[in-house]
Amino acid sequence: MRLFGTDLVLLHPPSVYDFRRIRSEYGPISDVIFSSPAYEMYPIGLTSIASHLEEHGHNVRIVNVAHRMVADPDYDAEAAIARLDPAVFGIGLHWLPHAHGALELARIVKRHHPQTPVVFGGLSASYFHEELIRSPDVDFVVRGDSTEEPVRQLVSALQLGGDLERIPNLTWKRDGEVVVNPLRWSPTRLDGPAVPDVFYAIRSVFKYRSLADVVPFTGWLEYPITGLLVSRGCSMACAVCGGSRPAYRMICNRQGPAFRSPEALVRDVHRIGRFSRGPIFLIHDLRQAGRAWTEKALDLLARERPRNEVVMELFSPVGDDYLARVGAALPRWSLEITIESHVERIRALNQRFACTNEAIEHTIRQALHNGAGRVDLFFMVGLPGQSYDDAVGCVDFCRSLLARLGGDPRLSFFVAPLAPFLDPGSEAYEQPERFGYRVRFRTLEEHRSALLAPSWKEMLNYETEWMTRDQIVAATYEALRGMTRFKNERGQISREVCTETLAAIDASENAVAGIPQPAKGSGAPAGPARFQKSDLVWRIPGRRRFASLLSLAGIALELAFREAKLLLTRRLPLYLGRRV
Ligand code: B12
Ligand code: SF4
Repeated sequence: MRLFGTDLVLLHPPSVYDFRRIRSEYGPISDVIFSSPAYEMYPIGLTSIASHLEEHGHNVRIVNVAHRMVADPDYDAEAAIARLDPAVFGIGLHWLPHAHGALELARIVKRHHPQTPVVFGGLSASYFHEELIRSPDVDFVVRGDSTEEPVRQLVSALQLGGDLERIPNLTWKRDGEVVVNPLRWSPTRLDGPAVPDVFYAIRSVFKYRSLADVVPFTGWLEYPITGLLVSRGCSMACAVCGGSRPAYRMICNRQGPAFRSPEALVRDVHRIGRFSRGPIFLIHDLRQAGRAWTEKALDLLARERPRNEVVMELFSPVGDDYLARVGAALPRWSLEITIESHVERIRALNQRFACTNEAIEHTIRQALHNGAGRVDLFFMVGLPGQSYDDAVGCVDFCRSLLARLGGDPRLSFFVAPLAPFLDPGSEAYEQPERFGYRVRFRTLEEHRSALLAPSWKEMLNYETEWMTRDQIVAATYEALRGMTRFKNERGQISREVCTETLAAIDASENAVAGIPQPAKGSGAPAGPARFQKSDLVWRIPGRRRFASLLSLAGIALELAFREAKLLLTRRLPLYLGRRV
C-alpha cells in the first residue's frame, strides 16, 4: 500500500467496447434515457462504494471509460487503463447490455496489469457470477445490491491480508476452484452515504484531477440532473423487470426494499441543491415505504422547499390526497408514470398499473390539478399479451386522453421497445412459458456476442407469442412515427423537427432491414440524439445550472477540510498499521 496510491479503480465500460468501429444500428434502445447506446451512465452505487471505502481510509477512483470514449473520439481507453496503477480494479456489470464492454475492459486490464486483481459487481454480474468467475480475466465477483461493505472487506483483505472465506457475497477462486460464499449481506435499511454520493464525486474531481472521469453521462455538465435512490429493491413484481421483488429475492437475497430514512433523503436533496439547480429525480415511488414514512418525507420536503424541480415516480394509481400533499410540499415537481400499455388486459399480465384506464386518468388529473409542472407517460413495446395493434394503439390512446384533458401542454408521451434484453431475473425471463415469451439467450456469453450484431433486432434476446422480433421492431418504429406526428399535431414540435425525426426513424428502420444508409458522423455510437431524447429534459429556470459561486466555494472548502481529515484520521492510520 502506498500512502498516496490508489487502492481501487472502478471502471464503467461502454456497452460494446469497440462501438466506435462496429457501429451497429441501435435504433431506439436508449431513446428514453440520457445515455447514448454506449450506455455511458455509470451505476449510482459506484459513488457509494467509493465513498464508503474512503471513509475507511482507502483511496478510490471512478473512471467512466464509456463517457470518455463517447465524448472524445480520440480517447485511447487501453492506454489510459495501462497508465492506471491501483491495487485492485473493479469493473461494473450492472446492466446486461455492458456484457461486451465489461469483459473487454477486464481483458485489457489483465494484459497490462496481470498481477492486479479484477473484481466484478452489479446486478448482471450477480446473476451470472458462476459463469463470469470462470473467465481468466475475472478474479472476484461481489454479488448483491449493497456491496459497499463486502467490497471494503475484499480490498482490505487483498491489501492487508484477511480470510476471503469470511467475506459475504463473494464469488472467487481458490487454486482454480470456484468458491461461492453465502449471499448474506443484504441490509434492510439504506443507511450510509447518499446514493449517489455527489459530494464524493466532486471531491474526487480535485483529488484525482479529472472531471471527465466522474461525469455521470455525456452532456451532464450542460444539464446537471441527479437521481436519488429512495430504496434498494422494489416492492412491485412487474413481470418484465429484473429489478422486481422476485428478481431481488433471487439475485440479491433481498426479502423487501431497504428504504433510506426520510431525514437522510431530504438531507440528500438539500445537499444536491447546494451545488446544482438541475432536477432531482427520486428513484422509486415514495409510497412504497408506507404512509407514515411518506408523510414524514413530505413534511420535511415542505420545510426544505427545494429550489430544484423534484421528479417523482408512481407505480400505481393514486386514489387519495397524496398528490395534493405533494403539490403543497414542493414548489416545483413533476411525475413519471410508466404504465407500459393502454390496454388494461396487458397491464394486468405485466402486473404494473393493473387498474382501469379511468384510474390512470384520474391520477393524471390529480397531478395536473395539484400543480405538477409536467406529467410524462411511458409506453413499451414487447410486453406479455401485446400484439402489433396493441403496441401501435398507444398513439390513439394518447390522442384521446389529451383531448379529454383539454390539450394540457404539461402532458408528454414516450414509447420505447423492451430492448435490447428482457432482464434476467424477471419473472418473464425465468418462467417464459407462463408469460408467453421465447427466450433466445441463457448465458452471459450468448448475450455478449449478441451485442456485436449489426442491429438491435438481432440483439433482442426474446420474442413473444404475440410478436416475432420483426414485428416488435416494426411496431416500435410505427409507434414512434405515430407519436412524432401526434407531437407535431399538438404543436409540441415544429413541422421541420417532425420531418427530420420521421426521416431518422425511416433511416433507422431501413438500416435494421439491411438497406445501406449514408455514412454516420464520427464519435457518437449511433448518430444523433435519436427520436425522443430532446423531450426528456426539464427546463431549468433562471440562467444558472449550478448554485451560486458562494455556495460552490463553501462546498470546496468543506470538501478540502474533509479530505485533510480523512487523510489524517483514516488513511494515515491504515497505512501505518500496515507498515508495523
Ligand atoms: C434507477 C434505474 C435506472 C437509472 C440509472 C441510475 C443509475 N445511474 O444507476 C436510469 C433510468 C438512467 C436507468 C437506465 C437503464 N436501466 Co435501469 N434501473 C434503475 C432501477 C429502477 C433502480 C436501480 C437501483 O435501484 N440501483 C441500486 C443498486 C441495485 O445499484 P447501485 O446502488 O447503483 O449499485 C450497487 C450494486 O448494484 C453493486 N454494483 C454496481 N456496480 C458495481 C461495480 C462493482 C465493481 C461492484 C463491486 C459492485 C457494483 O454495488 C453497488 C453499491 O452497493 C432498476 C430497477 C430496480 N428496482 O432495481 C432498473 C434496472 C437496473 N435498469 C435496467 C435496465 C435494463 C436499464 C437500461 C439498460 C434500459 C435501457 N435499455 O435504456 C438503462 C441503462 C442506462 C445506462 N447505463 O446508461 C434493468 C437491469 C437489468 C439487467 N440485469 O441488465 C433494471 C434491473 C430494471 C429495468 N429494466 O429498468 N436505470
Ligand atoms: S418496473 Fe416495476 S418492479 Fe421494476 S423497478 Fe419499476 S415498479 Fe419496480
